[in-house]
Amino acid sequence: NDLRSPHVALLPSSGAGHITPFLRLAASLLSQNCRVTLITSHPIVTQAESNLISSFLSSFPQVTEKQFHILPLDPASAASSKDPFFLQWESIRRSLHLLSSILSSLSPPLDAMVSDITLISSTITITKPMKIPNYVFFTSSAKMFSLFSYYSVVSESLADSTKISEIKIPGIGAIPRSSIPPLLLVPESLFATMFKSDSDNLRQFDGIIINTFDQLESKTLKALKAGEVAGGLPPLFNVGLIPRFGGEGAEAVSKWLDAQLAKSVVYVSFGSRTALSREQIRELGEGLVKSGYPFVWVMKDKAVDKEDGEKLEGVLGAEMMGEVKEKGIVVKEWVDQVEVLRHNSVGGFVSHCGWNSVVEAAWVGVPVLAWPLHGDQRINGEVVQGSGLGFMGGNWGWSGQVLVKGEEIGRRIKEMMEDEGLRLRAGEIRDEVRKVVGGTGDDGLKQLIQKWRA
Ligand code: BUP
Repeated sequence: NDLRSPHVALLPSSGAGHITPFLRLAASLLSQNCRVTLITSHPIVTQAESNLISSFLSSFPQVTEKQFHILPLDPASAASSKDPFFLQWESIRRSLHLLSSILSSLSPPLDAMVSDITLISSTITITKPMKIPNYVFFTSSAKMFSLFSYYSVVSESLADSTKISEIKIPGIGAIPRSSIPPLLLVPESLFATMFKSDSDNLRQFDGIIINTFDQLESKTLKALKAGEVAGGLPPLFNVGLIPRFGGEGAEAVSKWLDAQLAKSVVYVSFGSRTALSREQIRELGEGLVKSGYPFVWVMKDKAVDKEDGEKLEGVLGAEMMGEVKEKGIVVKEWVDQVEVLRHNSVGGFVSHCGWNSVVEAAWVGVPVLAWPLHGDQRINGEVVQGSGLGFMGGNWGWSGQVLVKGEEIGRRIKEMMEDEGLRLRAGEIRDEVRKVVGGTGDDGLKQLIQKWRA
């Protein structure tokens, strides 16, 4: 019957960029009368993730949390990457055989499980024999998904730059070689090998969930849903999650924002796991000061917050610290980004284009100056530019390899803040999104729940 509450288990992987959309999905499912079990993997890498999870669980006590204690990696595997999040994904993947007992103990039995994209090849081997329908949550853009699902077709030819300068994805168009995450151009790399086999394994899943809107990616969503990109994929649900849950942090920032003029402030953040080089941090500081606009700057000096012990003065130097303090507010601690972005004083966002940040900018209608650095971020930046939500700073290099000078940063920030057309377009995107998401038109989420109820 229509009122049955489906029971769904959610399996996020690590990093705020993965946990956050899962918590938003959980909150949306609860609002639609679903039962939710949240599987949390321990130990947790960052303090920010622990805080997000505990504040979510205290806001939604009806959620069942199942703690999943993962196995440590052997020393050789632990030395295989410097990225603490990638290593955590690997430990979760290798521990997943221990998940069956948790899943079979759940009552009532599961109607579905939703697994993070980074875990898919391992999670399907657990849920298949248990006959639990399994859905992939792809935590990036639909455009990135189109590359992911098409990757196995082109991976071999990508290694030879003389052969291929772009990938033409059926129904989507061309993605220039320069936007493709560099590791995917090395087909024998561990990352590319996994990407390819995960891409093939998509076909074993019951559905794909992406948090995106037609207002950002209508052409891409249409092509994917029509099956033009790759054959045999399960159905795609774009769910457009409302950022109704954000976590806590930085009351001082809100107070400071209250005292600024409407739309006058630049918000700067490179996400939860990207630390810029010291040199680049100082150029950015110079650029912000030169732009002439007040700013809120969330600075990361280390990828993992628990290791970030250096004081702001130490990072910026005394002289720049003085200048920066006069014009803006710099924090190293977690701020509730959605709260900052939706503040009336904020008029622009300098962003690395992690997908959650892009979706949040669209949700609040704040223009974006895109400064992608790693992985999927350039492709997400193309979505920003293509939709009119913002524009790319320039060819500012992968992973901080190009030092972007303060002068140029300042100029681009001014350009963003003074572009009335851009501001209007960002506002239009917000208005269109809000008509659909959370209103009667959010079909993706409804269809998904309908399927689980059946
Ligand atoms: Br930092 C920071 N407050 O201080 P992305 C981040 N966030 O709310 P990433 C805060 O974390 P991936 C802070 O709003 C977004 O929801 C932010 O996700 C929030 O980038 C999330 O934007 C960060 O996708 O993750 O962290 O680089 O690499 O997975 O895209």
